Amino acid sequence: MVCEVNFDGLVGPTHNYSGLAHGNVASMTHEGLVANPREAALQGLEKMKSLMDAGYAQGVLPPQQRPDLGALRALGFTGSDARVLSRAAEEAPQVLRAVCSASSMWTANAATVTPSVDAPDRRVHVTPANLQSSFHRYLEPETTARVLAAIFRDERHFAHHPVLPSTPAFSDEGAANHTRLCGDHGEAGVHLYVYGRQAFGGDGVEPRRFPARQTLEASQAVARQHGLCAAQTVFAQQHPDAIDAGVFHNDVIAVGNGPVLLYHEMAFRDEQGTLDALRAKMATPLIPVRVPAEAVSLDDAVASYLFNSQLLSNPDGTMTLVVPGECQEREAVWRCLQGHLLAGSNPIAEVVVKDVKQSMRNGGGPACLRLRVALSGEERAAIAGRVLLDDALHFDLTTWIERHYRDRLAPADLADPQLAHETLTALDELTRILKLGDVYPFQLA
Ligand code: SUG
Repeated sequence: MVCEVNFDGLVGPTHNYSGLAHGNVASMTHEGLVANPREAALQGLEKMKSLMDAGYAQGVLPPQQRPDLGALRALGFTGSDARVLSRAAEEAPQVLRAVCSASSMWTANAATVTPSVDAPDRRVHVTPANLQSSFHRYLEPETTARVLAAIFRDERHFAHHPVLPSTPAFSDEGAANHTRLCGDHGEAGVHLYVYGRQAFGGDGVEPRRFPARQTLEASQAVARQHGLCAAQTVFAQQHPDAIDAGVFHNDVIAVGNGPVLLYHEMAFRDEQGTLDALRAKMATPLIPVRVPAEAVSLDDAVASYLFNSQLLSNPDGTMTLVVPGECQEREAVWRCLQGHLLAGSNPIAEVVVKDVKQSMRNGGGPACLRLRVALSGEERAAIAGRVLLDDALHFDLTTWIERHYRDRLAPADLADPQLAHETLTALDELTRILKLGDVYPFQLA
């Protein structure tokens, strides 16, 4: 049986608020706050554990090596690690902040994944996202590719593609802009790719205030790499006004699962055209669940991350929506959840609230924190490493976090050479817990 495994990113020990993400309102607003990396990692792990306990298959992906001293050395900082860090802090503090970001926690941006049932060669296809639209995230794909190749190692079941060219025309942010709509997860699906701008040609209708991160050309290239044909794909432009309101990825304004597409009326530039295209290609009737702006304003959607929820399938055919705690704090959003969504005629039968505030302050909700991978039983069995969560792994990760993580981290602490040392020690141990082999630059040097 095919079922979806959510691979959540473990929050790394350098989690901090540096305001690095332009166009991401939460990241911009919380710049300079003191972060609590331990709480962040435990909040993420608690979400994983509670979904595992509720019967959903749950995986985990490790954080990245930060500070990225290799990136600093490539930028001309030389000497001992401590010297490299102190010079960067003095001469290029923004660069230091970028190489310390724990942004790999948002694994919805790690890659785009196509399940084997849709691929011509019946393998699961993976393309790590280039994340070239910001320097701190551009640093992720190399290690991401290594980690995904270590886990999905068996070539009989998994195919890995090169990261797209790291240039604005092929700007790719991974699964955050990709939704697969289908009947059951094991049935053939239609892939909805949402892009913010078109690099070549197009009519030039684009956001004016904030950058559009995903290009049509990138989405098309990923679909091509995975062997998908026109009958299996729909490419839709995101509404430019939504991007300008802080919707930097489609998963901040829409979420789909099975035949259900939950979306805000401002999600797509051409709402009707997008729905029509999906309906024309899907084998199962589409169940659109539309939230009008009069029920939830764009600002409320961005502040609450209502749409950055996980929509999960239950064995009885119903669905559970896992929303961030911020949804409870906005009256209109909470009302919409209770009245419009739960009471409406759609499969959503339950709302579960999760506290991921540490991540939310950087613009990452429950859905950002996970990469969805639909796998058959055989494919699940072919996974390498110890990355599928069970009680024993949960215990090992909890004690690992409690041993290694600080409970306070301000941007000014990032130059501390002791932090770099602590992180490497922690990550080295983590690769043994997860049985991944050597995946980090410091282990491969
Ligand atoms: O790329 N925030 C991330 C949040 C990503 C959320 N992912 C999805 N919506 N799928 C980003 O904007 C902030 C980091 C900082 O400011 O330190 C950051 O990168």
